[in-house]
Amino acid sequence: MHAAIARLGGRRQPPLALAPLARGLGLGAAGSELGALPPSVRAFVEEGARLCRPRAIHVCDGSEAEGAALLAQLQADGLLHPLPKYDNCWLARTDPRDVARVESRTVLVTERERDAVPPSTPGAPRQLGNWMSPAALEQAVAERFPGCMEGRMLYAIPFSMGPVGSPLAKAGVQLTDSAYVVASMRIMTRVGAPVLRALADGDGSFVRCLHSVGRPLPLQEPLVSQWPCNPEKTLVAHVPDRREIVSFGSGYGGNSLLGKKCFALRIASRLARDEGWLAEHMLILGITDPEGRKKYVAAAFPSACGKTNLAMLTPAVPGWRVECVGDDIAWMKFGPDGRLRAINPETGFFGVAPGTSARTNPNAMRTVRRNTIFTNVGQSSDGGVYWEGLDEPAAPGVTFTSWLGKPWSPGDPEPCAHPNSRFCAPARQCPIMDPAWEDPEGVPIDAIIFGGRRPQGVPLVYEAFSWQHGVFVGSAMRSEATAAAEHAGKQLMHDPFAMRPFFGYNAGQYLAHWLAVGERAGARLPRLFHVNWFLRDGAGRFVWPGFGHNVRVLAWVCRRVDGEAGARPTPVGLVPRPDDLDLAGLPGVAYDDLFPVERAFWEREARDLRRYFEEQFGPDLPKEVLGELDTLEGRLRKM
Ligand code: GTP
Ligand code: SPV
Ligand code: MN
Repeated sequence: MHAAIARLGGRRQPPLALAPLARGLGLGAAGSELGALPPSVRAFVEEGARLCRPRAIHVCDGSEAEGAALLAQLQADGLLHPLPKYDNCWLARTDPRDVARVESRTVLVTERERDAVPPSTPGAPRQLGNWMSPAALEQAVAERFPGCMEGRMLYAIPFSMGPVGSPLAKAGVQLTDSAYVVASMRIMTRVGAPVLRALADGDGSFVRCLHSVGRPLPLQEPLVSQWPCNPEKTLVAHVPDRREIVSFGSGYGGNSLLGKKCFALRIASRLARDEGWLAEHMLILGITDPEGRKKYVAAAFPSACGKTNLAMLTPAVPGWRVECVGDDIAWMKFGPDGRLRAINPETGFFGVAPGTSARTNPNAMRTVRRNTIFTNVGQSSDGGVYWEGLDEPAAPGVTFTSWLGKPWSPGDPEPCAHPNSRFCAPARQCPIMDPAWEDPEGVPIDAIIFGGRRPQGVPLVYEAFSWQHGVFVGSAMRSEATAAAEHAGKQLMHDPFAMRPFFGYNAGQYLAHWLAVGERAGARLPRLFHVNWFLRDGAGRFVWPGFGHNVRVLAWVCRRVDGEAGARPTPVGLVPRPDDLDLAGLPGVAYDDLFPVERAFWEREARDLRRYFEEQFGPDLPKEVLGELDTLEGRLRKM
């Protein structure tokens, strides 16, 4: 049961007569009756309604009619604006205070703090997650949720992460008062009747997700951009022991689409640890070489560091083909053959808009022409979208409106689109979806790639010496901060496994889990690599062309897996020799600039890491990981 919610709801409110509420929704005949719900789902919806006191309840059935009614409602509310240049595309502009994930207000709730976060050095600001006690959560819920949906509709969204019926899939039910969230969840997850049927047929267990924008009606203050949110009271809380998520105050992305980071990473990583699998912040792609041999690769890069772009890559080298399985999250389980099999638990892309263009990512551009919700991008007067790096000449006479709803012209000092503006589009519209992208058994993973934004010092690609060394490489990831969360500037941040904001339990135990995966009997483990597309020269320009050219690096990865490509050892890992990497037809790109392995840089890096491990992981850092750091320093001394 949803303990915190049930207690509060039961104590303060008389039970609601729910059946009459289930009708009269302005959504026509769409929607399931409450009485027809599996009892565990019905109980959860009723608890949520008692607590939040909505004016009505709508149980989402996932139908086309329901989708159309939601969009019409959002347009009538002034929250979505049509984009007539495309087919069924929409623009939302948020309150400028609600534009990204809020990591400072995202918490893990466990009895013991140590189960959520490693003990950091006193005085060192916590980087590996925030802990909250169950009592503090109960208090926080009591301060936020009673009556928070007054005057609004409560939508109950039954959803599945992963193909319904897949051994790797898991169900959730999200209660929310945001129609924008419902419309987005319908794109990002599998919603509706099949999920309820699977719940009724199975053990009826699901992840309980409660979300409110925190602006009951009548409003106390006017909305900004018609976007309800409550930034002062924003809280995104996870109770892994009870498979519960409670989110208040934000309507944006990972704060509100609870199937994504909250469930598929934080709750799922905890389930994965308990059950012996992996839930990771990784894209999944299929790659076929000119000889027709196919492999699957997963890659973990921090937020806004290139997962969507790599997952949809258009090869710049003829003969290679890339197909997309997923762009953000991978759930991976060992199959009977000992190979790691991965599914993408999502059905849509919530992708970064700026920088996306026909040159950098033509497949994304084709994906977002229909049935797409854009958030915080700019608008053109001919009914289209606009953002930095779109790279499309505007037709004569066309004018622009910025994400703030103000007139905007090229050359203005402020960007037209918010740097974290996004498109939310169905995966099935991507022209290069892999034939197996919805395979319930998942796809077999041959290689896993780590990476980040490193302007200096970190080579274009290197391979780990072993699984254990690869776990160290993942633990040592660092990247420049991006607009995906509230961190300011381009500070270099540690981001182990690109999971820093998404660990569902103690990050030291997470590393131990990865080490244990490597010890599994009969496992045929993928090879582990690290890449850096973001090296800069003295003038601040990228030294690697990136995007479609990243296939050159993937080609080396594939050849390594096949035992065909050479490498030379460096203290950091195995790097391709000049002849091992195809750099043909890239004027101005020099091998030496791409593979800087300098002793002074790496000694500093190792020192930084040691301090970070001490401060943030303390005694919970697996000794094997520390051992790999010692070994790296040993290799550097001999350099
Ligand atoms: P999240 O959705 O936040 O998890 O981000 P992501 O990891 O999917 O990142 P995405 O692919 O959306 O890329 C983020 C930004 O990095 C975009 O502006 C891209 O244009 C840019 N980018 C992606 N790949 C490359 C590359 O190879 N080189 C360069 N220079 N920029 C890139
Ligand atoms: C990320 O920040 O890694 C994202 C976007 O994929 S959000 O859904 O907002 O978390
Ligand atoms: Mn992401």
